[in-house]
Amino acid sequence: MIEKWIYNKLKGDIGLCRYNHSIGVMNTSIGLAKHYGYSVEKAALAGLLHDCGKLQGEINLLKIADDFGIILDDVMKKNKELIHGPLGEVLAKKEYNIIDEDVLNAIRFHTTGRENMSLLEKIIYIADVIEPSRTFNGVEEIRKLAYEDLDSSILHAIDGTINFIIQRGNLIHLDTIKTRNQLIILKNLE
Ligand code: DGI
Ligand code: FE
Ligand code: FE
Repeated sequence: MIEKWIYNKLKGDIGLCRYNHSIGVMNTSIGLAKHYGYSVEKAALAGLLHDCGKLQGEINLLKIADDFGIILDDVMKKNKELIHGPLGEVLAKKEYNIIDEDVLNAIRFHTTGRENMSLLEKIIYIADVIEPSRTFNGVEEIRKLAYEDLDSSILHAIDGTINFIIQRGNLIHLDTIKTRNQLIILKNLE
């Protein structure tokens, strides 16, 4: 059972629109957890809080990250939308009193992924991409794949993200590349 104050604080911190997305991610994470035999409680908590670092309003993310002692790499400093993962981990710990390391890691790495992702990290990564309000081209295929082959669904999602990043001329984070490379290597070994 997730306590009511957590929902209320989250809504205030990230705004109604992103809150509704987070509820969608929570529900999708619960479905995937049941499907893959993972703890529904942990999946729900990580899904609900995955974007808790997406604070509303005009805020200086570099300063906030620094205040919390978060070390940012150069890609994160330049593409600040990547900061909400690591910031979310710290806020989940300090302000939402989350101590479960699996939940904290799933929040931290939900945007880029990383090598050797845990099952929970994979569930949250893909739930974020396929939750019911997502409507981009190709989402239906990834939605279906998420229940058939989790790794392949993540690979498809990452390819889409990388195409999007390149179109915008942005930097690709090393964790995004490492996640993709590892998934392809594992797939070829099957
Ligand atoms: O927070 P959400 O919008 O729900 O979703 P998210 O945490 O997956 O963030 C999506 C954004 O992150 C999207 O604008 C693409 C961006 N992103 C993901 N991987 C990378 C990236 N941006 C850069 N620059 N580099 C990456 O490797
Ligand atoms: Fe996010
Ligand atoms: Fe999200």
